[in-house]
Amino acid sequence: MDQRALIAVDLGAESCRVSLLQWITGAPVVTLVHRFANAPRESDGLRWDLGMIEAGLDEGLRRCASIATEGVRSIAVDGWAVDYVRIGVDGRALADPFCYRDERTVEAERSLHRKISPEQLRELTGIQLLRINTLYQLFADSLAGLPEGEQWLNLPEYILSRWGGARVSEYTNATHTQLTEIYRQHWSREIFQAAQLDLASAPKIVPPGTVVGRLQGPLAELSALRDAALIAPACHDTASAIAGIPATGNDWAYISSGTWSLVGTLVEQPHNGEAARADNFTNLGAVGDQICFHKNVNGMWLIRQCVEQWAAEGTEWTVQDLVAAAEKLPKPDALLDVDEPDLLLQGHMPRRINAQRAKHGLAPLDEGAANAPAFASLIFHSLAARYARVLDRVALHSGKRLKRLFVVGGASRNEFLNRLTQEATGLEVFRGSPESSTVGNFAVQLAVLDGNRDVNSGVYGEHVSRWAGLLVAALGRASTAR
Ligand code: LRH
Repeated sequence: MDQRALIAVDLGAESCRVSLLQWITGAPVVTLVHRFANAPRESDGLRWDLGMIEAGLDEGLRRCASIATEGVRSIAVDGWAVDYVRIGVDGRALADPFCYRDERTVEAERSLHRKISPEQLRELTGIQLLRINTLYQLFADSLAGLPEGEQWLNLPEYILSRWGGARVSEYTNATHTQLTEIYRQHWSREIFQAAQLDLASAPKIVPPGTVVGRLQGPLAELSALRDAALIAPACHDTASAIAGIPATGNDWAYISSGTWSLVGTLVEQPHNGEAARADNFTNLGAVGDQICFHKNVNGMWLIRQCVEQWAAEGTEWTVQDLVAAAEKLPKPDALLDVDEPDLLLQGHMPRRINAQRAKHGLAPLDEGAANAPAFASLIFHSLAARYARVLDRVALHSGKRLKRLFVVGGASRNEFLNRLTQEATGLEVFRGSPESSTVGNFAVQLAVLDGNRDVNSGVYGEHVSRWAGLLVAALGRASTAR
């Protein structure tokens, strides 16, 4: 077997990671080689600092090259969905990309729904209607008078193209744009027409596990990186995280727990009937011809935004300390609606939470940093209750008898939340990998390098799952929440 190393890049809204997989006496060993913070900033709208991200990733590759003297066989990139980079004919970025939380899509959503109804969008795509979706953002660009004909690439695919890969849109990521036809690997002509968007500017859709080229440019001159293949894994980080769960059987659900909590299960066919639509469930592309049937629930965004606010006021709380402090408090008297649209916005989260309490006639919590544990307790209890409600609906719509729940992603480390979730759902909670997107990313690479597999087939999915199992075992066995 080829003993060269592999590199997985995972772009997160809060941190970006570059990891290396090496073979030590035949067994896979994964090392997090470079991690750097990420956050949108106000600069003519809420935007990502693309130069900073690019420099951090290049640095990650350089560090990998200096460790992996055996050489690097392939590099794959996954990341958060929906955001995109507009590029010129030379492939260079024309501007820093917008962050999906920028409020320009509020008007864009209203205006687009006058051209094509939400019902029709839902029917055509099977996707959860969220104004963060690429469709609404592209439409906002056209309302702002951006010239037609500029090509765009979602962020992970842009990074691959910047390193020399073909300009593509990977299927799992493409589905989250709200521009593809339900369960089809092509764009919806009808939606492009209705939104008056240029279909020719949209990249070609390719399945997860596609080799899109070879590393080029200055990094390719580093001897370890010479000839490294560039692979589009499941470019959507959530699809990668789910591919990183090596579970079999039909009785399990997942929560991919980070900034967002993606709560759902894998299904073979889309569920786009009236009931699933009424609950605004999504049918996103998954690895191995499956579908991520889930809902976006708010996540660590709530607590991180609070922590940021208190830090701005001079008190540094870590999430870890807040978890420990919250655990000691009694259950709050009333819970939050964690998915109220206002709580998805940036800025002064304690005040936003109190504004919601006021609407329900509840007394405000003291917003000061000294009362942080009470906010943390409220947030964690409310998230667990919301997970339980959504999982009931997952079971209903999918027809599955759920018994097990795999929690993956960074926030799976929050054992207090895992325990509350177990109590609220009655499911047996298993903690998967906190780096599940990286596991899924590597697993897709390995399955494709493994042989000539049809990346669209279920068999391919089984190979990915087998590799994910080996990697999770290598990273420390999945353990129950108790
Ligand atoms: C998680 C995630 C999620 C999307 C959101 C934009 O990182 O990709 O699946 O809904 O970010």
